[in-house]
Amino acid sequence: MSETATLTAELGLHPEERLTREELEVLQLERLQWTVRHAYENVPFYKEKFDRHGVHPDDIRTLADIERLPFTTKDDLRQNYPFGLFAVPMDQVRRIHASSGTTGRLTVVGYTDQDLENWADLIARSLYAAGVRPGWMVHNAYGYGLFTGGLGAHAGIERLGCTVVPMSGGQTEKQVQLIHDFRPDAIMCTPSYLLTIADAFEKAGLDPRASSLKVAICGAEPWTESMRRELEDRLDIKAVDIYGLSEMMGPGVGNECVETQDGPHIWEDHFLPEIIDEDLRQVADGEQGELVFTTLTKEAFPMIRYRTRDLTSLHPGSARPAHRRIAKITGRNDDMIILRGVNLFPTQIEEIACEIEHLTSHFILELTKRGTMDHLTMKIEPDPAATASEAEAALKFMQKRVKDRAGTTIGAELVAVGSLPRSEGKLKRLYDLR
Ligand code: DLL
Repeated sequence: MSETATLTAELGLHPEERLTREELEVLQLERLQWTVRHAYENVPFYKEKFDRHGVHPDDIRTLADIERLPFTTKDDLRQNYPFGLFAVPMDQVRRIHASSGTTGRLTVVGYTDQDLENWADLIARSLYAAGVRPGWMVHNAYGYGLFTGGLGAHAGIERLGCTVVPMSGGQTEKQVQLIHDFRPDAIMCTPSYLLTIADAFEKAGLDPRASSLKVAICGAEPWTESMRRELEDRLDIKAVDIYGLSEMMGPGVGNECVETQDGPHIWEDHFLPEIIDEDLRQVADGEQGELVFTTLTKEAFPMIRYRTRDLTSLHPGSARPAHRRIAKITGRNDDMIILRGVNLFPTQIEEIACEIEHLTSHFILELTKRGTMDHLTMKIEPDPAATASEAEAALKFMQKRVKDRAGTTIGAELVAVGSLPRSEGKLKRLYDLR
């Protein structure tokens, strides 16, 4: 067992989770200063950008000085494709991952041996926070390959001292069979894929509530409290939120604690979070805005003030007091639909759809143009047990609730049960047909 696994097993918390806020901030400043200098000295992109901004690593004397540094964006990553932002020679890069995103070129990230060590430790901490214990079996249904989910989770499952079932995404019937036969204690997959798996259990004539699973560690896409309730109810499990992004590392940038289930604690000894408003100014904890991160320990791929485009807010730590939490991510600012002047996120509609009897959470949103106006139509599968009139009434009720809560009118249609594409990883909800 590694040092982390032993500590976690014996003491419950990793030493850096037991720091006071003051102690953590001392560590953060030390690591921030190291990161800024490392990026400046080894990545020409950062040197040029800092010089242009008239800021030098010596200017970072307090954590507040981070505001003097320029932001980094997804576009910067694309323009430095593939390895232009790496801060170590290629022979020290032990692994590459990449994410395709929705548009444009791949964004490529790299890891040294030490980065991979830290990542495995952080996943182990995340799993422990989620209630997973050494000796458990963990079914890993995050996709293996260039996506950070599969391999990232894999190393951390082993690091905690668990048995990993490296299933990857897809082959849903086989997932059900292995869960049934191997009797894993926990599962890792996207929330939408867990729903697909729950459906497949029923299709196979098995009761998902009777499975061996106790905990699901779900992330990689936005999901709502209603979706959590649905998953917990249908599978008789605890569903815990794991957050991350390739540009920082992958999964395990933060994780929710099973005892509080109140949003992922950011592992602030490795990542420094900020929330900014539309004018790119920091806002106070508790206020909603765009999440920005600076890595504090990354060797191969340091990121300074990376704009994630994820919208959320920061809150004081709960079960891990020194580490702040993020609220459930509403969505990315690129998922936002602007409908006749009203901002709307697919998660707001998910929240409503999951609450209403006779409807399911299998739905898609289609954005079309009618004349000069944008129009949003929801296509949703009814509950197979509902009668046609129950489903119709539920659909009308849903539209009214969207109007009341979100302040905008959407079209809605029922579609045949099983006709919509099922998620095998990150779910695509919105189809822009304009
Ligand atoms: O999705 C890493 C990951 C894998 C996280 C497995 C959790 C579990 P990317 O493909 O780079 O990396 O996508 C990152 O996914 O900026 C968010 O928009 C979204 N996302 C990730 N986790 C959550 C979450 C992985 N828990 C992007 N809630 C991020 C909401 C999430 N959105």
